[in-house]
This record gives sequence, C-alpha cells and structure tokens, in this order.
Amino acid sequence: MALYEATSSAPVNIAVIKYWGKRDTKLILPTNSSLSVTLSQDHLRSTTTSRADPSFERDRLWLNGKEDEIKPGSRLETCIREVKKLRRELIEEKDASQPKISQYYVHIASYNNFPTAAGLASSASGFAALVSSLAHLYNLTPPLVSPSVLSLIARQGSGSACRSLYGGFVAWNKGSSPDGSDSLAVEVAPASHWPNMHALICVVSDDKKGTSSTSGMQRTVETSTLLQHRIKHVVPERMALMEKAIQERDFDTFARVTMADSNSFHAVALDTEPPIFYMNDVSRAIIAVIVELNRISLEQGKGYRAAYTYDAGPNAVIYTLDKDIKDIIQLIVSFFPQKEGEFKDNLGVFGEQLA
Ligand code: 2P0
Repeated sequence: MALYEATSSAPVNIAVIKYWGKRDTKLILPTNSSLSVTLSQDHLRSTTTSRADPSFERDRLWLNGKEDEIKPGSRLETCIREVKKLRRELIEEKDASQPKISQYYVHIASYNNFPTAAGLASSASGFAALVSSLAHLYNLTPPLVSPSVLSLIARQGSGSACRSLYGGFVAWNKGSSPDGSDSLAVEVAPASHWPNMHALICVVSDDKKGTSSTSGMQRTVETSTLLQHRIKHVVPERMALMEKAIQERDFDTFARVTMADSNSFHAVALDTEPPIFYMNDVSRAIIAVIVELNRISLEQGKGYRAAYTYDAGPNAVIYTLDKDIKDIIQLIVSFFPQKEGEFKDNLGVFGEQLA
C-alpha cells in the first residue's frame, strides 16, 4: 500500500505595498494590488505535512500540535476542497491509471516556528504551506501547476498567503473578474535578483494583536473615506514605481515608497471608525531613528540607508542593504536594549538575508 504524504514549508512575506480591504469577503478579493518580499531564512516559517489515507474518516488539522476544527464553509475547508478539485480535474479525470487519492480524507499537521497572530503574518505562511503540501501530496507541481495557480487557492485561505508561494519579490494583482480567477500572485523578481537586500525583524511585542486583520480591514472598507483615495489614486502608481525600483535595484525609491505605503496603511487604519492603532510607542520611536538616520545620509548626498514598514501589529521590519546592516542592528539595539531570550515588552532583533 502506497504512502501518500508530503511536507512543504513556506516563509512569511512582508508587504512593501500593503493589502488592506476586500471587495469580496468570501472569495477574498482585495480592493487594491499589493507587493511583498518573501523572507527566505528559517526564522519565520510554517511547515506542513499532509497525508491522505483510505482509513481516515474525516479531514483533520493540527496547528502546533493542537487540533483545530475544520468548520463547514471555513477558509480551511475551502482550501482543502479546492486542491482536491484541482487533483481530480487535472490528473484523475485525465488519466484513469492515476490513483484517486482526492477521494481519501487528509490529516494535516502544521507548525509555525514563531508566535501565531502577533502581527507576524502567520496566516500567510500557514495557508501557503498548507496549500503547497497538499499540492505536493497530489503531484500538482510545475510544469503542470504553477505557483500562480496555487496562489488562487491560498488566497482563499488568507489574502496575503497567495504571495508566500513565491520567494523573492512578489506582486498580488487585484484582478477584475468577479470569480477571482485573475486575482493571483506573480513573481516580480527572485530573491537572487537583489542578493544584498536584508530584512531586519524587530519584535516589539509577541502578544496576540488587538484587532484582527480580517475584521479591521472590513471596518476600514465600511467607514474610511481615505481608503477610497488610497485605492484609486495612491496604490496603482506605487505598484508601478515599486516594480521598476525592484527591477533596477533602486534602493532609494524602494525605501521611499515602502515607508510611504506603511504610513498610508496606518493612516487608513486610523481613519477607520472606531480608529485602529497597530503601532505603539516603541514602533514610533523606531520610525524616528530610521527617519533621522536617512536624513543625515540624504544631507550628505548618500541616499537612503533603511526603510521601515509595519503590518497589523507593533513589530517593525527594516529593509536595508549589506553595507548598512551592521550599523542598523547596532543602532537599533543601542536604542532598544533587549533582554536575552525574552521578547515581551522588549525588542528582539533578527536579520534575514533574502538570498
Ligand atoms: C499585507 N496585511 O499586505 C497587509 C498589511 C496586514 C497589513 O495582509 O482577511 O491576514 O486573511 O485576507 O491576509 C493581513 O491580512 O487578511 C495583511 P485576510 P490577511 O501583508
């Protein structure tokens, strides 16, 4: 009897043009396109094993060793159903000699090597690893199935998850089709394109965040007037600018647009009723340090040295280049001394080289 099992892992991605708002909450279709950098080292990653077996009596999932119910109509159920459907359509219905493993139930075990839901994008790596491990289990791999096709399924688990199916620099095109068939992730450039780029993760707090992204962004869609301006007049131009900056390895533009878009996202969060605050005093102090560092450098005609960005939580991610990484770490650690092995109310800093 064959053993049908596969393990895949997917890293977290950190957006430089932020996704915030859905035009379709069931299909998870965004109100604007977004662009992110997938981290490539082992610090922030989900690893998932899927197994299909005729003896299983239902689909089951364990997250960090604890069983999570797969509720009918849930995002989890949707992702599992969609990957099974792809297996049936592309393999089992085309070639009768292929085993019909899509008919078996699956058991799935997923682990994060970092705190869940602390604004460190655990749903992104989690759903990307889940879809990827099921795809490997069912032989839905390139050239038969591209990461972009899988991204259509991961997107229905969590929007930002679609971007974690590629490494390096990834765009999620919002698409225009009502069925979501063109709302998918595409590679802008592999990590190797810009090997001297680093992401520095500054864990300000690993507490579970106050307002979840899902409910926060829906409130923003319903109540913020600023969001409409962002969708129509801000993001489209920034997507183009950012793609070009990445192609040309233009760190000045990359840094300027990254910081501007982080500010814009937190501005629409504040423009929500009631207002949403994701950054705290430490987050804002880190911004002040980076702004001052860049100001001095720009005054000397040397360009930007670092770019901050914040997601739905207080933790900072700082993008910087090889030549500056040591100085930036020293600066951050000197301003925000850390207690060994403890993140809570302190600052943990770790670096990620992209390639
Ligand atoms: C992003 N964030 O682009 C933005 C920036 C948070 C701030 O994507 O409802 O967890 O599961 O689609 O993907 C967080 O949103 O929300 C997010 P759902 P998700 O990375």
